[in-house]
Amino acid sequence: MVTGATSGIGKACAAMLARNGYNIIITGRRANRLNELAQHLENNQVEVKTLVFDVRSKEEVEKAWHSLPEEWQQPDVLINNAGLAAGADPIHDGDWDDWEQMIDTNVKGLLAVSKTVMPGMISRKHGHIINVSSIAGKEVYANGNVYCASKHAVEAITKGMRIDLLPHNIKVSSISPGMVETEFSIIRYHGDKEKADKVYEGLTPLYAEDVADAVEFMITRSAHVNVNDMLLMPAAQASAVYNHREG
Ligand code: NDP
Ligand code: 8X3
Repeated sequence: MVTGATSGIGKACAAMLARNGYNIIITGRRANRLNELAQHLENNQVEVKTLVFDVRSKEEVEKAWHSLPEEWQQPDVLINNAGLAAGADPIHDGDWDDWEQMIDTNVKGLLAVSKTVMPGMISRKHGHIINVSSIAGKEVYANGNVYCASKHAVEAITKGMRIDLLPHNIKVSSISPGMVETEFSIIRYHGDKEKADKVYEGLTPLYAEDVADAVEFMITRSAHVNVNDMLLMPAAQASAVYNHREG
C-alpha cells in the first residue's frame, strides 16, 4: 500500500512495487490520477485497488480501508508517503493554515493510516512499514520551521513504531531524501512554478525513481535484515543548506 501515489515519490514507488510483482493499493485525493495509474500498473500483470481519501480525516481513512475486500486488508508493505510542505516563511510570518495542513497531513495523517493498517500486521505477525521522512527530519533550515518539525515528528514516530512493533515481527524503516524534483516545490510555493523551478536550478536533484530504487533495496533484504533509516541525497547536495550549483 502506497499513500500519496498520484504524484512524485509515491507514484514511482507504486511502479517499483508493480515491477516486483506486488498487488498494490494506491491512495490519494485525486481519483482521476489514481485510475490512470492503476491502468498503467496493471500492465505488469498485477492487481491494483485505488482508495480515494484525505489522510487528514481519520474517518475517511477508516471508511476507505474497510471498503476493501478482506483479502486486500493485509498489506505486506505500507509506504507512508503522502505529505507536503506548505510555505517557506520565517516563523513569525508563517501562515496558520499552512501549519495546520502540514501537521495534519505529515504527522496526524501518517498516524491515521498506520493506526488503521497496523492491527492486521500485528495479528499476522508480518509487515514492513516505510515512513517517508526527509533531510528536514534530520536538520532544521531557515524558513523550514514547521515543515522540519513535522518531519522530525515522523522520525520520532518511526523510532517509536520500531520499538513497539518489535515483538510483532514488523519491520519499520524510514527514508529521508534531500531535494527530489516532483510537484513538491510547486505545492510548497502555492503554485508558483518559477519559484519552484529555482529550487533545482544549476544542479541535478534526485528524481522520484531514485527514491523508489532505495525503497526497493529496503523491501528486498532478507527477512532478518532491516534498514532502519536511509539518508539519500543528490550528489550536488551535502546537507539541507550546502548545495553545489553550476552557472
Ligand atoms: P508530490 O507533491 O509530488 O506528491 C505528494 C503526494 O502526497 C501526492 O500524491 C498527494 O496526493 C499526496 N497528498 C498530499 N496531501 C494529501 C492528503 N491530505 N491526503 C492524501 N494524500 C495527500 O511530492 P513528493 O512526491 O515529493 O512528496 C512525497 C513525500 O516525500 C512527502 O511526504 C514529502 O514530504 C517527502 N519528501 C519530498 C522531498 C522532495 O524534495 N520532493 C524530499 C524529502 C521528502 P493528492 O494531492 O492526490 O492527495
Ligand atoms: C523536502 C526536502 O530540502 O525542502 O523534504 O527539506 S527539503
